Amino acid sequence: MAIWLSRSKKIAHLLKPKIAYFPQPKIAPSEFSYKIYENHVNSSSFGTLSGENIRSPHVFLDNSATMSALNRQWRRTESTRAGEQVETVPYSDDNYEDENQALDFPGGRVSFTHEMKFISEAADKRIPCYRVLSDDGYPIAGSRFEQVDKETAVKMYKSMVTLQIMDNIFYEAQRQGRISFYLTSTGEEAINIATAAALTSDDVILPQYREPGILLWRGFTLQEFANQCFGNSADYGKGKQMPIHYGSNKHNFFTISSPIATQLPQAAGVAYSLKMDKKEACVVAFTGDGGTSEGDFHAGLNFAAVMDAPVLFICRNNGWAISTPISEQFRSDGVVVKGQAYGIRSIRVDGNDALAVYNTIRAAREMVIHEQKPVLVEALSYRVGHHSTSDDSTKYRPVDEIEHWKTARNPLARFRKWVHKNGWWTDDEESELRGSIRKQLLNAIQVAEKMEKPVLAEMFSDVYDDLPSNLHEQEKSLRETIKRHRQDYPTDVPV
Ligand SMILES: Cc1ncc(C[n+]2csc(CCOP(=O)(O)OP(=O)(O)O)c2C)c(N)n1
Ligand SMILES: [Mg+2]
Repeated sequence: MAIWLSRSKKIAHLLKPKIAYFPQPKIAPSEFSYKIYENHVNSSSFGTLSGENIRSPHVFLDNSATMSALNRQWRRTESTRAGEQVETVPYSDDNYEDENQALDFPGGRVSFTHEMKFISEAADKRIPCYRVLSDDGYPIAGSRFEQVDKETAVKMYKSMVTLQIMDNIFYEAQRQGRISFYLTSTGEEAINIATAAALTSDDVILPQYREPGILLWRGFTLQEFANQCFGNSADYGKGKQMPIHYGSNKHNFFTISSPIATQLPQAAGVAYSLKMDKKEACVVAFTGDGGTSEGDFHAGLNFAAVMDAPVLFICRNNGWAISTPISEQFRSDGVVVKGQAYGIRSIRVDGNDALAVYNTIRAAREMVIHEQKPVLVEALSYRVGHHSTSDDSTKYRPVDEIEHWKTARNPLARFRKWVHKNGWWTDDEESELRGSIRKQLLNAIQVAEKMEKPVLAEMFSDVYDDLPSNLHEQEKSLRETIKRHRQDYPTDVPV
């Protein structure tokens, strides 16, 4: 401590002439001290995700001691902005602050400081974004990443292409009036597929809704996707949900629910059950940037943190929550910084770089399972498509912004360049793949469309073991209404 103080006295001495030549000598003392104080807040090293600097007494002591020295030499009594007099306790040999003095507080020891110091609302620098591939598909010099073998890389690329074509064809099917609704993952194919590739099939997925690529990777067939979108009798939800609300027990993929973020507190519970069963698996819970404005996001993260639940939270920050831009969603440096507030290790990754996502998720999964605690990943991307078929995004964002992300930052194009450079993929394979996927999808749609719809009774089944009386009444009332207005009800739903 004495070393720090004597060092800081020297620093204060060096600073003195600079302050004396302050370019606005007539500045009021209150403002002057405010300026010094403001500087001091900003010069503290807040905001590293490891939290080391925040806990390190040396960082604080260095700054605090410098300020104490400044205070001693420059201010005994001064006014605040509000005009009150503030007393600065003079320094003497018996009133040193000792770094061993601390508050034994429930939850951990907190050291004392005589400095009234507010934590800055923002770090000096924004959290950087981890990437591996340049826009031209070259691994960036100095980047460290786990090499992906040919088989995995080609499967990843093929799956991204499949997802892209599936989106185009289902989107068109909705436009033709064959299905009622659709929502694409366009622009976010790398987050979908690279995450799936980095997990094992035992990891339990709690999706938001823009992550069908995980199911695709795990073997959910194009026919199964089509059956759900058409709500036919082969749909596992038996037509109860809108299109794109997929779910699969077989593939450890919880059924999507429309209210956003509800899956996040649930994820903490599911993960805790994996922990109790000592499973070598984790829960992977997705949210969008918009989902983080829900209370459930905060409850979910806090719950997982205090329970040491093995959840990998992935936020797809795609810039938009329908028409709300992220600038109206939060004042923080995105989502990644929120992890530390809950005591959760966090990282920001380029969501359009499949190799970076793959590596991040592999590393994060390892930590989650072996350290048995949550991790938060913020993947930066862009929602290139409209929010859904109920939206027209050109009404609220510039077309050239969409175009930029669609072309210059396209995740498929970047990954393809890398796979191509490795000699693992040719143009002929590309056109053959596209033709074949298209054909399979058109066929799946035809089959799904022709398949009979679930019988009316299925609308009331599967939620309760024994149907409660209010649902009995609703079923009875529905049947009577159909009898009275038969012409208004779809003929293809067996009553
Ligand atoms: C609790 C709740 N509030 C509002 C909505 C309406 N809603 C549906 S999607 C959405 C935007 C979500 O944005 P984001 O989480 O960023 O996901 P993205 O669509 O960008 O993938 C909203 C507000 C909802 N479904 N549930
Ligand atoms: Mg969003």
